[in-house]
Amino acid sequence: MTRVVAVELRLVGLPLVRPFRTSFGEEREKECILVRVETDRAEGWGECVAGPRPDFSGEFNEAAWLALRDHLVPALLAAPDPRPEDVRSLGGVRGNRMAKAALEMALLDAELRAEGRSLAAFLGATKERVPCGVSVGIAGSLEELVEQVAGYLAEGYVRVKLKIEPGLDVERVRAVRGSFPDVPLSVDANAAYTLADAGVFEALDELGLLMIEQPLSHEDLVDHAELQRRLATPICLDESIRSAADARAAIALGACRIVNVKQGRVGGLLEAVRVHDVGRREGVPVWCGGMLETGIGRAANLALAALPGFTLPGDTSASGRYFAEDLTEPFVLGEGGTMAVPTGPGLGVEPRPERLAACTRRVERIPR
Ligand code: SMG
Ligand code: MG
Repeated sequence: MTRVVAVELRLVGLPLVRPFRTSFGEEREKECILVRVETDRAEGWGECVAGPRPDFSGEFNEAAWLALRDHLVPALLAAPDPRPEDVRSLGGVRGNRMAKAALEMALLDAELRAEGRSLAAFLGATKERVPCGVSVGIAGSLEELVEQVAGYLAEGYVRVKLKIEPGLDVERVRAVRGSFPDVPLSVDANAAYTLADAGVFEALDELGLLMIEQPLSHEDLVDHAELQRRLATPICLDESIRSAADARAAIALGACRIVNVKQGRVGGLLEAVRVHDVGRREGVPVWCGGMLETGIGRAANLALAALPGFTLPGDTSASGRYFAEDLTEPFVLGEGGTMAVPTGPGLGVEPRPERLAACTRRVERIPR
């Protein structure tokens, strides 16, 4: 029996070491909500993957804050013995998956800490270290892009993903491929194209890419299936997959051959495991995506990436790829471009108090 005593919401901001540009805009800093759950047995932390604007998804920090403060947290505090698996349908709230995922993570962390059990063990991890890729934003020039990729490869990353947008695609990817002929390479369009741009993807199809991530609208599985029929390169879906049911539908339609799993996008770690299970059952490889998380969310991603169906390197880069100083002890890239999966109770990490204080913009504690 777990009694939740209070939930604390905290908005934090951390400068990024280099701006991260995608087809929908540029981030110069990481801003996100941290959730801290206090129970009668332990405390637990969660990180919300929403950002300041509703661009990657319809969720954004101010909206997620209200969803948590006014709906999800009150429902959690009113529940006599809330379980992490209840968060999905808490208070009858629909959608708001990123907000729910953060609350679920905090509750899971608290529960597992009280039991002395690691998140990785709880989720069913089978690996102690996971191979790591890096996602490279749209650079100011082709030369800059090649230089950035060279730098990441020198650090040891085992797969490189290039962000693309209309007009900054084939030529750039071809140049990177030309400079690094053997590197496992992929692209991510963040839904910036339509089927009318099929020619771009047919040209990319010649470059031996591992996958093409989310080329078309997040709402269009049928067009993705049409595009996939025309390409040898596997399509990977990200934004389109909000649940295990979405993954089943996309695979059944032939809209993708690979799935990017992000716990926040699908409403939590428990649903992320179900997406993984769908992939395994259907013979579709999955990998762990990233949302520029701080060490809190990164710990959760690494635990997830250690499950057996995660057979491709994730966007689980080291702290130093994002921040000069992370909120937690830094995650570092080790031997063979792999990173250690945390083994301590719960997430296995917590924010360093002085760093947390320096990054905090707003805190609200909601008592029972
Ligand atoms: O966490 O290293 C990371 C970023 C990985 O490219 C990444 N994420 O569409 O997959 C994606 C993007 C979404 C982030 S936009 C802020
Ligand atoms: Mg993506």
